[in-house]
Amino acid sequence: MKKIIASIALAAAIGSGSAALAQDEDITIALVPGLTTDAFYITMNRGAQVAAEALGITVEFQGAEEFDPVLQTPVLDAVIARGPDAILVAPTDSTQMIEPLRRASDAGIPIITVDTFIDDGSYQDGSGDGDFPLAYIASDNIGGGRMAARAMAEAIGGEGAVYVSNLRPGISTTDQREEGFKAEMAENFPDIQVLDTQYNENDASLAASQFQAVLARNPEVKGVFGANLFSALGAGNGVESAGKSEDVTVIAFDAPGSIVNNISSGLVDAAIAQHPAEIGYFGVMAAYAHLKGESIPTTIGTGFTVIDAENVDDEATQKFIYSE
Ligand code: T6T
Repeated sequence: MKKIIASIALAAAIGSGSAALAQDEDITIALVPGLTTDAFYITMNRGAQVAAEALGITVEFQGAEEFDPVLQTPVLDAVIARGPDAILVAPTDSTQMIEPLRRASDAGIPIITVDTFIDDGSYQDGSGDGDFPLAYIASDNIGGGRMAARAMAEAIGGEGAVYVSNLRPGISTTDQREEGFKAEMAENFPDIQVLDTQYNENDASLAASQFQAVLARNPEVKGVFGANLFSALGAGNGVESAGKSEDVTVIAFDAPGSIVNNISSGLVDAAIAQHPAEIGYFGVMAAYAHLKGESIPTTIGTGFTVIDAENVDDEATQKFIYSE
């Protein structure tokens, strides 16, 4: 008897499952990246589309062409005006994007931040101006900065001067990477001196010329930590044009094909590859669960893979190289 009841219940569950799927065709989630032309966000969208396909819903990818809150705000306003069921967004400034995102929340659109956060990144705990997003889904950026510091320390033999090439202050991810990098050096590598950070506005050419300037002031410089894709790409190019690839270690955050090629050629020593496809996938899944009335965690942490000369050609490493 029990068996019969169980199979009736199972049939009912399957039935209601497919009814739910039919309605899901109408669900649209907007994914607003930091910028559209960055392999990191392109890969995030790839993961988001895998989830969308599995769920039978639509994910629309729309963003600005540069990583800039002034450009991201009108894109977000246009997205809000279309009234998607939820918004996944990588805010390009942790304070300046609070008010634009509040407009979405006030319009009744659930917000999840992916990659970057607003305010202190701790949501739904009743504190702070930017407490309203439902969840934050990202890499552990402080931990990633610490990983970069350990890779740098090992490559330069635990002593010498290094610096961080970074985007601009006020961005949660890159601020935290720098914080983690410096904390690890201060705690565990007292013979490594961290010189002043060079901010490049996400411009690889500027990051490259900044290396030349740092080298002119500190000819003994032994390493550069490029705290995001364009910083790392620029740092590598700067080191190469100065003819210093034998003497200067470059540790990259992010792993597009161009940086992976630089690992193969020996210009970049290691890349801390984020898992952006996971961020996109779990972002969509979390938004969907919320739309279906389920509770979701306020934070989801995704992983890293360190790519270096040892594993760059391994089959297992290939899926962590970003799509471009
Ligand atoms: O490093 C990623 C992202 O995590 C960061 O917030 C901004 O820069 C990237 O998009 C790489 O360009």
